[in-house]
Amino acid sequence: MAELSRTGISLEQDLLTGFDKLIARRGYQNRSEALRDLIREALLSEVIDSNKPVVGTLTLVYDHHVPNLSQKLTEMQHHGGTMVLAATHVHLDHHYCLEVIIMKGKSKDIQEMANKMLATRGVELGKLVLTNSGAALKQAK
Ligand code: NI
Repeated sequence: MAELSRTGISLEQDLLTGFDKLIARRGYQNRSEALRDLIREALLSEVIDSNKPVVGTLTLVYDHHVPNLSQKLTEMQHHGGTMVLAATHVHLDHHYCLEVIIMKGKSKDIQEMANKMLATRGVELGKLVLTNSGAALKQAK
């Protein structure tokens, strides 16, 4: 781990109370670790806004009884070519499927593909999470 620096911040009592409740719900042991994660997330969001390569995980929940939906989603992934690294499919129940698609590429390309899949009729829930390795944070400095 890199050398640590100490710093102090001033904030309203209400904001601090809300922050303490949030970090307790998320299971943090102390404010420092929670703040470090928030700062990392903020720094990474700047990397993600650019054209730099990122990794994206797209979670989809869909009803596989909707005609041609499974085929459409598979075709979109093939169309993405080498951007799609892996996909996992879980049959949740009689109707619903969960799919997690892991992608690597430019954030705008990943977002475009995710938006297309999320907007496909029959896809009921979903979320794209963009992330990257710690190396991207070092480059962003
Ligand atoms: Ni299924």
